[in-house]
Amino acid sequence: MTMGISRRSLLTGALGLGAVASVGLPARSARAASALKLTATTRVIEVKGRAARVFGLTGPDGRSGLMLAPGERFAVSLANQTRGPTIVHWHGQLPHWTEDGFPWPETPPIAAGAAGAYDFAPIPGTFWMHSHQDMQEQALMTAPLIVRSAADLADDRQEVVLMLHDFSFRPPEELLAGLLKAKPGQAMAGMDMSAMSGMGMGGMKMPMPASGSGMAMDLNDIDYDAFLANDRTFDDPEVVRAERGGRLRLRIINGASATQFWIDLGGLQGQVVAVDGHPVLPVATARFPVALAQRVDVLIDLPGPGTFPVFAQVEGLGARTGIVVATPGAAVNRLAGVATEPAPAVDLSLERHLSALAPLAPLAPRRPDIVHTVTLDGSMSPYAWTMNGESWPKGAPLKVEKGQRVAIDFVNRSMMAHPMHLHGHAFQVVALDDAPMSGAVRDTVLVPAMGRMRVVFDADNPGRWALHCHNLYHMMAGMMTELRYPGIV
Ligand SMILES: [Cu+2]
Repeated sequence: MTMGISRRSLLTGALGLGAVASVGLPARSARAASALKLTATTRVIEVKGRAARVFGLTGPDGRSGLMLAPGERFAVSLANQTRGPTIVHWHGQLPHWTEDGFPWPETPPIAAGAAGAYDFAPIPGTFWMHSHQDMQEQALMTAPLIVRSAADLADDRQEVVLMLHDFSFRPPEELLAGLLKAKPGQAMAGMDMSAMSGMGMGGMKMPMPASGSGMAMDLNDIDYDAFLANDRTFDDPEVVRAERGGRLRLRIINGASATQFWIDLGGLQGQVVAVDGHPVLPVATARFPVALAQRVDVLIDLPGPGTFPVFAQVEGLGARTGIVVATPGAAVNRLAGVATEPAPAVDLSLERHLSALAPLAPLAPRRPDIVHTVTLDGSMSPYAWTMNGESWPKGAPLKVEKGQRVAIDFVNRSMMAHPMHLHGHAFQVVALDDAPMSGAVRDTVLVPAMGRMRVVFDADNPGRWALHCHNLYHMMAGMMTELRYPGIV
C-alpha cells in the first residue's frame, strides 16, 4: 500500500463531518450524470448528555454537507424533508443570483416535501452552506461545502474539516425575542446578569483594545449552552487519527450564528494558506481569530507521534471547543471545556498580515468607478442594528452596474464588530482604517467596532444580492441591505 493510498483511506476515517471525497472511485463519474442529492432534514444530536433535535444538511453519502472533486459541477438537488419551508445559501460561491439561496420574491423558499435544483461551476476552496430561512441557521441547518482543486489532490494532505457552532437548547426565536425586549437605557453591564442568563442573553462588554478612551465594546449577544466542533462538545471531541509526521490541511469553518473564536493549534505551528476559500501568501501562526462565517485553511505538519488538540475558544470567554488529532497509539485524555484565561475580543491580527495570492488588480491598480459608503450603527439596548440608518427590508439598494469596479467603505459607528458578508461576489480588502493594503480576497470581513474598512470588487454577476452582517441576530434585527444591478427587477 503506497503512502498516498493510506492517506486517502485515513482521510475517509478522519472526516467526521465533512463529506468524504470519493476521489478516484468509479462512483464519481456516474455521479456527474445526475444531480447530487442533498437533503434538508432534522436529526438528533447529543449535547452535554441531553438529546437535541436540530436540522441537518445531509449529502449523498449520509454525511453532513458536500465535498466536490476538482472540476466537478455543483449539480445538486436539494430535497426539503423538514416540516417547513427552507432555502439554502451556498456561502461564498458565485452562482447566478437565482441559484444563490436567498429568499427573494423571485426565488421563494422550497416548500416542505419539495426540491430545488442547482447547477453551476463552483470555485475551489473551503465554503459552507446554511439556511437563509428565518433562524434555521441557529438550529444547525448548516454544513461544509468543500470544493477540492487539482493542487489539493497533488499536495496529498489529509483533509480535516473543523466546523464550529454555537448551541442553545432554547429556540432561536426566543433568544431573539429576549434581545429585542431590552429597553433603551438598560445598560447591559448594569443589568441583573443572572436574570439575563436565564433569558439566554449574554451581552458582555470588554475594553476597546488599543484605545485609551475607556470605551467598552460589546461581545457575545447570546449566552449559549454549548459550543460545538463538528457537532460535538470538548467533553467528547472528535478524534482525528493521523499518521506520525502526518501532513494535514485543516479547513476551519465558523458556522456559528453569533460567536467568534480564537483558534489555538496547541503545540503545533500552522501555515494559513487560504481564507474564505481564496489563497493568500502563507502566514505562519499558531493562534488566530476566525470571525463569523469566515473560513481559514491551515497546513499543519505533525512533528511526530502524539496527541494534538486544536482549540477554538470563544472571544471574551474561557469556553472552548475543538477537535483532537492523534497519531496511532497516542492516548487521548479528556480536555477541559474551559480555558484558564478568557480570550480577548476577536481582532484583525490575522487580517493585517494577509495578502491575496491573486489580488483584484495586481499590475495596474484600477480606481473604483463607484464608491458606496455603508455605515453600520446600532446598540444592544435597544437591540437594533442598521446599515445606512435603515433596517431591512427598508432602505435603498446599493446600485452597481456590470463592468464597474466597486468600492464599499464600511464605517462602523457602533461598539461592536460586524462580520459583513456580500453574496455573489468575492471582494478584496484594500484598506483598514484608511491604511491601504493589498489584503485578502474574501466574502466576509470583520469590520471592527468604531473602525473603517474598504473592500473592492468587480461587478460581474448581475442580480439581486444580499449584503448583511453575519451575526444572525443582527441580521434579524435589520442589519442587511441589497446590492442591485439595473434591469433585474
Ligand atoms: Cu453585526
